[in-house]
Amino acid sequence: MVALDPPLDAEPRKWLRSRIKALQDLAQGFKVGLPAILTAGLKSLSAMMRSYEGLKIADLKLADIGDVMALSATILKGHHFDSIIAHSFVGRAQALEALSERCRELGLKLILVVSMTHEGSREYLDRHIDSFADLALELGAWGVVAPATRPEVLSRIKARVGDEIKILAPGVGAQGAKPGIALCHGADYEIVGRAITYAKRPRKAAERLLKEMKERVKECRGSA
Ligand code: BMP
Repeated sequence: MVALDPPLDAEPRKWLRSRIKALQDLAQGFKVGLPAILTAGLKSLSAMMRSYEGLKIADLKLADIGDVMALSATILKGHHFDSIIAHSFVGRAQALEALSERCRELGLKLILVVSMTHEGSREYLDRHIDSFADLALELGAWGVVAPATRPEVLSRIKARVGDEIKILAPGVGAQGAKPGIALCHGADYEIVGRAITYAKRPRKAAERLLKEMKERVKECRGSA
């Protein structure tokens, strides 16, 4: 899964289009967040997403009251996204319950953040990993976000959610996690941004990374 976060010195639409074109057959999907939406605008992203057939994740890490998150979900669905990411910490009542209900109505995949890749995740979020994973199960979320940078956290979440929920693991490359490690610890997808998208030749970088990923998975599973 490729995270598209355009750098400040690039023309955002051109940057995004060229990465999507170069990587679309190698990636399982693209994830865009605030940097892409704020620079390229939702309308142009919508046009880019419309013709793409893989996963199209809007990563706004929603954290609001239910009605407002549901409103954002509806807007994003109207712009051809098929998945959205929200924080777990806002809780179920009058918040994630309403969002998950709206996602079900719209046919949107709901992905909840259970733990994060940065050190600060240990300060607050990680005190609630098990409860967040249980909440994702209760709400029938499609996926959870968990850190490739901390494989022991991934294994813990995998033990909790089993095969019910997809685990998406960012942190590969620029943040230090080696390709394939997260897949070996229960993740279904690894999310890679700058290690590919900021490379001089993004496609070459993606091919190298995929090769390394497959080799590592072959070692730990006995098959790719
Ligand atoms: P990069 O590979 O360039 O570090 O990008 C990682 C991507 O994953 C970014 O888009 C970031 O917002 C996202 N992400 C993360 O890095 N850590 C998390 O815990 C959750 C994320 O969504």
